[in-house]
Amino acid sequence: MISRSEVIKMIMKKTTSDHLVLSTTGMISREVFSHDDRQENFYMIGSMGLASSFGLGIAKSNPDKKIIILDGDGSFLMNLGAAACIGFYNTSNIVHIILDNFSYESTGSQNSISNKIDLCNIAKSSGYKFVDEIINFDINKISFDKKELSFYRIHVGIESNEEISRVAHTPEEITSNFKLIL
Ligand SMILES: Cc1ncc(C[n+]2csc(CCOP(=O)(O)OP(=O)(O)O)c2C)c(N)n1
Repeated sequence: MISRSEVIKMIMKKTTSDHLVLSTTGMISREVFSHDDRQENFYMIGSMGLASSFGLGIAKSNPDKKIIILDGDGSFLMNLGAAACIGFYNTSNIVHIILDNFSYESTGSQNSISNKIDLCNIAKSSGYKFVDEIINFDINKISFDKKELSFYRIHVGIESNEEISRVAHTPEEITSNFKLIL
């Protein structure tokens, strides 16, 4: 199975300056930072589950930008209320991507419960308009151009890469840099 890091690399390559990338806590943010640190990235250091809540606010206040939320399965499941609100408000400029490795890889690869939960059904019933489950990853299956609220559940392998650097910016720097492009 493709690694989370490879998927992140390909997703980041597809982004332009109109795409704001909000990444969840742990290795997902570290990989985004290592592959493609940009001013248009917001790394949600520490606050697991809240990239989606933050994404909802940013999307509503910046309708001309596309908000790409890179979530883990653990992070998504931690804050299902945000998914319900994103769907309820039909936030058409959000692309919500779940990098599902069925585990909390960042903290030691403990099993999450995503193998027993239909994440796509949660998205559909919350009101996401385009929902896709991707088992065999191909970057061409991902679109940032749809004019509707989109959700992708991408199956990725469990891998541990302790070597990967930590996000070098402080939370204050992340916030002030990000504010400059809003
Ligand atoms: C509220 C809260 N609980 C726990 C943690 C510790 N923590 C950081 S990342 C992480 C695992 C995230 O899992 P997932 O979103 O599935 O991403 P993965 O690491 O598997 O890519 C955990 C438990 C935290 N930062 N905040």
